[in-house]
Amino acid sequence: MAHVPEPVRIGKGVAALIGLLSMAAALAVGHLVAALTVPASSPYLAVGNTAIDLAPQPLKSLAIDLFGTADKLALLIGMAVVLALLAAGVGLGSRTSVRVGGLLVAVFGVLGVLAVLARPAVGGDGLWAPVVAFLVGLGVLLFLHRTATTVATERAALSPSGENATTAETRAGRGTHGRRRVLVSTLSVATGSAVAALTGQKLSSGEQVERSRAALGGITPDTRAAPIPPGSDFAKSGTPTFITPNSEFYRVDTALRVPRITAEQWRLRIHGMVERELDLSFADLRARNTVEKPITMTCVSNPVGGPYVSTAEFIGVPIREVLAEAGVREDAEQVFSTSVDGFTAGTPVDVLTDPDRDALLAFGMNGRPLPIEHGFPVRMVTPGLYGYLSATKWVTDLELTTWDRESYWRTRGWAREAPIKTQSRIDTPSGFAKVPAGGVTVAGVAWAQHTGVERVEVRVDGGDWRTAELSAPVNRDTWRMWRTELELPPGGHTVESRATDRSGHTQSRKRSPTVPDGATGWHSVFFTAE
Ligand SMILES: Nc1nc2c(c(=O)[nH]1)N[C@H]1C(S)=C(S)[C@@H](COP(=O)(O)O)O[C@H]1N2
Ligand SMILES: [Mo]
Repeated sequence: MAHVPEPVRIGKGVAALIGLLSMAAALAVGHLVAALTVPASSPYLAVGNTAIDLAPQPLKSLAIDLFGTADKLALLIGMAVVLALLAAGVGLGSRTSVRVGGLLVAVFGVLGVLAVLARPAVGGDGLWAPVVAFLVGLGVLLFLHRTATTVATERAALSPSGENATTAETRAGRGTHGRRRVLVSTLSVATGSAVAALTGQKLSSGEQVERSRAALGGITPDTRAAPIPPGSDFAKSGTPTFITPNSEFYRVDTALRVPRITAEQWRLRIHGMVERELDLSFADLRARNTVEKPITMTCVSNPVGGPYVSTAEFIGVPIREVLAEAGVREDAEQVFSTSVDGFTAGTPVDVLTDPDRDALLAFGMNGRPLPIEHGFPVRMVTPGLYGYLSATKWVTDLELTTWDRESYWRTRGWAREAPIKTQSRIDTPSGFAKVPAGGVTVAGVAWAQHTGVERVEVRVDGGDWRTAELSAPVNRDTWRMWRTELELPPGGHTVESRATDRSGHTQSRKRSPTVPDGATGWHSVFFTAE
């Protein structure tokens, strides 16, 4: 009877290490390939984002309560721990037979592909990263497993009971040699993985995108906006400037890491209830008729008197022209937009196709390419609607659909439709300021986008309303500044303001919270004249 040798088993520690390294190599190379193709297709990030999307709301709230803005970091670390345990499991599983390990790697490969496919707007090129990651993971597992098994077999053969055992000297020599071979192989894989991951990270980080942005230089539209008239703000009296510098423009988004996509990588798909699907590149967009328009944006989360309101001259392509080319079907109700990081918004089709409303696919902001944090390379801007349902940054997908589909903030209790409410804010004096008694300048800003500000009134200590002076109008989609001079005796005073829009509606006194469709109430400021 022939002697059947016992299958040689590699040590548990080595086996677990092999599993870990296979997973690390797979994710690292996947990250690199993603950086070169579609950054959002990085298997590691895709798994994390899918976990965020699948997590039930109470768990998400708990994570935010526990970790605050570090919730995403906590998730990535937690994921690393879970993946490391699973990877070690794969390694241990392959001790009995490498096929078991290979099978487990294949299962992860499929899950990785599914996680990437579940990412919105990733597309066919997004498959490269998970597929290459799977192949690398499998390759590294087989390679390290073979190296370790060979070494273990040699060692077993060299064991004192083995027939080949010759002298203690050879035994020691071969043992060291084998150990070194395992060490060199694992270190090579570890180094290679680290290099791949860091290169991927560098490529997908700011630099490449900054370069892409810088290469665009200044942005000039085919049709320039009329120049901003003199007297459009009262900045010298303490109001904001009419145009908000890009660096001071308010910023609101869910992106804990700003999505980074170059103009060259960017594409916009327009599909759903349309006659013709469109797929536009950045160059396609720029080649179209481009316009420039001053627009005041406002966040629905802006409390009365709050800072989330800013104005820029946006440059881009009217969305209605792109929609006209796609041919919107009559039963379409909303344009469901998706950003490269999975944020979604639903904008009424009526608003976006309105010939009197210049909603834009914007790529310029005050003559410059969009800043990265404001949506580079392309965002939506819709005059008159709060940003959460109309101003998707880093936008890559527009789907014409019905209201059945619910966008990001709608699923979280915010209104389906939300026109910006007529509001005014007092900028000077600031709250609890001490000002010289006598002539006191009160000044601020008011907005009623798409209707236009007609009048702003001010009163002190509950007295009579008096009409304030308004800045030169620019268009009905932008804010207006106001100011007035009051004679005030020494002491504490409360000043209030209220705006009236061109439809005759006066800003409501009733205090209501920002949820679900924007705060109402009068802004009031207490200060002391002395
Ligand atoms: N991709 C993406 N786009 C987004 C958001 C977001 O979280 N992600 N937030 C929206 C909200 S709530 C507002 S008010 C505006 C803010 O635009 P800004 O940051 O350029 O001022 O962007 C909108 N677009
Ligand atoms: Mo917002």
